Amino acid sequence: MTTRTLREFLADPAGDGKPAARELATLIEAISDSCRTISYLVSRGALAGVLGSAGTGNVQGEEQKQLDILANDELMAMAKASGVVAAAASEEEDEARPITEGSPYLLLFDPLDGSSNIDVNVSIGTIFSVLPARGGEHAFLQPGRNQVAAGYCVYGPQTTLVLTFGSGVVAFTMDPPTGQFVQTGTNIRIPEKTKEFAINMSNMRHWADPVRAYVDECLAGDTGPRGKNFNMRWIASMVADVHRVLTRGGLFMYPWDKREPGKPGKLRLMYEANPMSLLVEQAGGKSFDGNHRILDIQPTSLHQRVSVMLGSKEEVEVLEKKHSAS
Ligand code: AHM
Ligand code: MG
Repeated sequence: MTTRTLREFLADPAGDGKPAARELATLIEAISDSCRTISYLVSRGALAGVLGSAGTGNVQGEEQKQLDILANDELMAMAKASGVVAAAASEEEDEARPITEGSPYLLLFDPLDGSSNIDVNVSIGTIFSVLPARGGEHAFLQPGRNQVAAGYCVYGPQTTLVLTFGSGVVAFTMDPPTGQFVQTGTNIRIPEKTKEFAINMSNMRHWADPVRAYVDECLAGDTGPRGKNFNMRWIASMVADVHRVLTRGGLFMYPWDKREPGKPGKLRLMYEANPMSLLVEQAGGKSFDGNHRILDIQPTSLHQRVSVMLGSKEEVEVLEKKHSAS
């Protein structure tokens, strides 16, 4: 196994002796510094007095936890200090913030994904997406295929940073005694076949027919049409569920459902679905919303929601067939 640090990786990401673009490397290192800080706060929890509600709500009408706000403030301060971010947008803020005029990148993030797990000591994480600042600091509404980098940091039993520049996926584990991110994953590939799916089963009665039919077939096991027994996992932190999919394969779904028919889904396109979709595709998996490849969706608003189904290629294709037949 390679023992390169993140900094050493950024000096030669493709193994051809060429460093990553200087400003992009600056940004990724700055993000990793923030993730280290957030990881420390998360690990101290009640000892640092950071658990519980902040008593406020975000633009999505969701309750904000103290750690949501602390992580958001940390990342916004980092974006400013990095000097390479033209503007930044967050799940926790109504509008994008102009940061450093004329800089090359737009940064989007979900500062602490899996908020419902913060106070119960279950894995949570930070998700980020980097877009080119074409057309100035307000040009956020670009499809996900334009991302120049995307990744997440999961705060679990280990703190792991997973990253793509659009040519493969790599992972770094933080070594607590030094705080260094050390490379622990190279050219990560999602197994094409899987026997594991992830969906919040409590919403079953609200699902659209193709999703219901797909899960019914999985539940029928080895005597059903799929001819194999499936396992189910639902952590309720997208970061942790997608990390499992990247590590051992699987299918992750948070599809549109009939609870609020006018709402396209729960998860947010620009700072949840897009970065995760780029990582999944770069690891050989697939990602779609029921009709379209997620990375091809033209966003119309910063906080827009989307139906998400992603993971092992063969399994996503089974689900795609069910959607196109309906
Ligand atoms: P958050 O960004 O406010 O934490 O919400 C997103 C999270 C995802 O991480 C997770 O997949 C989903 O919400 C869980 O939702 P539910 O509680 O409906 O199962
Ligand atoms: Mg989230």
